[in-house]
Amino acid sequence: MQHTLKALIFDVDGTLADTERDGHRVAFNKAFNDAGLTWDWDESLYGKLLAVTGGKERIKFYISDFLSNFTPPSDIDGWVKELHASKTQHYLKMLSDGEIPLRPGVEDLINEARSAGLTLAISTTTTPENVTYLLNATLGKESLNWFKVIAAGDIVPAKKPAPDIYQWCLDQLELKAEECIAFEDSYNGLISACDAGLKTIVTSNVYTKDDDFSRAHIVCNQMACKKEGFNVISSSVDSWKNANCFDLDLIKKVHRV
Ligand code: XBP
Ligand code: MG
Repeated sequence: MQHTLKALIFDVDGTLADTERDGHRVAFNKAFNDAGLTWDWDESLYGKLLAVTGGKERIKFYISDFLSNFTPPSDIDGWVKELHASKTQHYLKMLSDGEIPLRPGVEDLINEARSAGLTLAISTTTTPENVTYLLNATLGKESLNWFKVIAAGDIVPAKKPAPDIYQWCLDQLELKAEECIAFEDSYNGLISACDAGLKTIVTSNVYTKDDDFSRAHIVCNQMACKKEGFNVISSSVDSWKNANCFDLDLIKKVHRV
C-alpha cells in the first residue's frame, strides 16, 4: 500500500546546521575551562567522542574511555549535569550571537515543504533550548510555530541510535512512519530513524562522511541545487544520481520507493 507523504522529520545537529565542530565542541571547552578542568576536546578527539550522542553521555564517555587518572566526584551524575548546563549556556550564547548558520538549502526546503502543506517536525538528541535558539536565530521567532513537534534531548531515556526519539515524535504527530521521511547526518541518527520504521535521507558532513549509510535510500553532500554544489553521493536508485536539486520532487521519489 502506497502511503501519502505527510511529514518531514529533521534531525538538528549536522543536518539543519553544522553545529558540532565550531559550536558544541567550542562550548564544551569553554565549560571545561570555567570549571578549572584542563580538558581540551580538539577537532580530532571530538570526532571520536561523537560516537556517543548526548552531551552528558559524551562527557561520561570521555571520562571512562579517554581519561586514565581522573577521579570523578562521588555524585558524578550531578556534577556532569552541572558541567553540561554550563556548556549549554555557552552554546546558547553562540546561537544568539548568530555564530551558527543553517546548512545550504535547508531554509529553501523548509519553505518549499511549508508551501506544499507538509507537516514539519524535529527529532534530535540535543537539548530542547538549543533547537529553539537555533530556529529563532536563523529563521526567526515565527519559525518555532512551523514545527508541529520538537522531539529533543532527555524527553526519551534512550538516545540515538535507539529509535525512541523518532518513535516519540511519530506518536506526537499521530502519523505512521510510512507517512513521513527523516533527514539525518550520522550513522547513529540513521539507525535511530530506520529502526523507528522511517525512510531516511542523509546529508553527510565532515565528521560523518565515512559513516556506514547503507540503510539510507540516498546520501547527498547537502540540501541545495547543482549550481550551488549539490551532489548525490550514493543512492538505491541509479536515476536519482542525476537529480539537479535536493527538493520535494526528489524527496517524494525517495518516499515512493
Ligand atoms: C547530536 C548530539 C547532541 C549534540 C550536543 O544531536 O548527539 O548531543 O552533539 O548537544 P542530533 P547536547 O544529531 O540528534 O541533533 O550537548 O545538548 O546533547
Ligand atoms: Mg545529527
